[in-house]
Amino acid sequence: MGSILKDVELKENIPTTVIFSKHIEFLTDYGQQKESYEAVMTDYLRMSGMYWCLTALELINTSPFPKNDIVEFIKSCQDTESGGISASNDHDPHLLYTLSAVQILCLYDSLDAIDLEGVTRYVASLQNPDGSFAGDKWGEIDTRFSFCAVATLSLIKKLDVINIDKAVEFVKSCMNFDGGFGSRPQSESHAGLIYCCVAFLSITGKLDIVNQDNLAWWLCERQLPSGGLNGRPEKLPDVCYSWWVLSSLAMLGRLHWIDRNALKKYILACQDIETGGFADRPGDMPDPYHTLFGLAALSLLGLESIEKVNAAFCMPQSVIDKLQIHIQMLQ
Ligand code: GRG
Repeated sequence: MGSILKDVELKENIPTTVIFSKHIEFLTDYGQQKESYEAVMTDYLRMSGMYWCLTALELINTSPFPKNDIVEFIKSCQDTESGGISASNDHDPHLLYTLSAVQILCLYDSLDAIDLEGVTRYVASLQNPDGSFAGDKWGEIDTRFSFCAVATLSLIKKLDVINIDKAVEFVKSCMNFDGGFGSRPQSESHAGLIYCCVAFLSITGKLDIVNQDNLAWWLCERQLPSGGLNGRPEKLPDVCYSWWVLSSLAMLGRLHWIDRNALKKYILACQDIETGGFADRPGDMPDPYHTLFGLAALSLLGLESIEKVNAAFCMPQSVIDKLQIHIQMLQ
């Protein structure tokens, strides 16, 4: 007996255009709530939350927050000893938040505000002899951290301080028979980790090690009858996979393999017409994470009113151009 396909059904009265003014309101309000229950509960990931909100706003050409306050906050989160950056004050530094901080500083053309030598030292210190990266001093290993390491170093032009060959060897060892990648060797393929590995290979110029057709086929199979994408077989669709899957296909030069109109319809259906913002699925609670990845995916789908996004960094292409960073994209 075949398995039952998990999916959602799109209702009749779903939004069919991007409600820009509502999203601006949603993202601006979110950034201003410092004492709310939600803000306090998500303090442990504040730096990434800021990256989601600020990048989403930049993609729709809005920059409502005072740049100085943001840069000062980032400076206050850098640990003078290790050089790493934390999610918020009084938290431990981590590669995830170090990348988010560097991405925000690039958006604001303010990289010089922090100790870049410290960031370089921190990232290099987390590489293991087998080429993998730990996320922080506690040592968890994951291909997400391989991506964070090369993305951070590439943005600050210090890629040469790590052993790239070893780093590539580790990512290659996480490739599975289905063409996908997992978090570690022998771990299940997952669209989020495929993005990390493909973007890692795009930044390091090693996309040729990928089994391109197999991987692109696996990624296209993530599309469900609703038009939405899931992150692995037997799972529900979620707007964030529109980004993880589509950006991977873009780097592999196979964006046209997906049904773009059906995906666009699904993403637009995930907008909350009352509060603004995008949710994982139609009718769910919106949040900045899904809002950024919904808008970024719409940018990859060619929506002209959204700034062009870079598929490897999930940052405005204009910022990457200004930094003169070139990533490998297959034709
Ligand atoms: C700068 C864009 C950018 C990213 C930074 C953190 C990171 C790098 C990427 C995250 C990639 C990602 C989403 C990985 C997924 C990890 C994972 C195994 C999630 C499984 O979560 P479930 O089981 O989700 O809740 P599903 O949809 O599979 O049910």
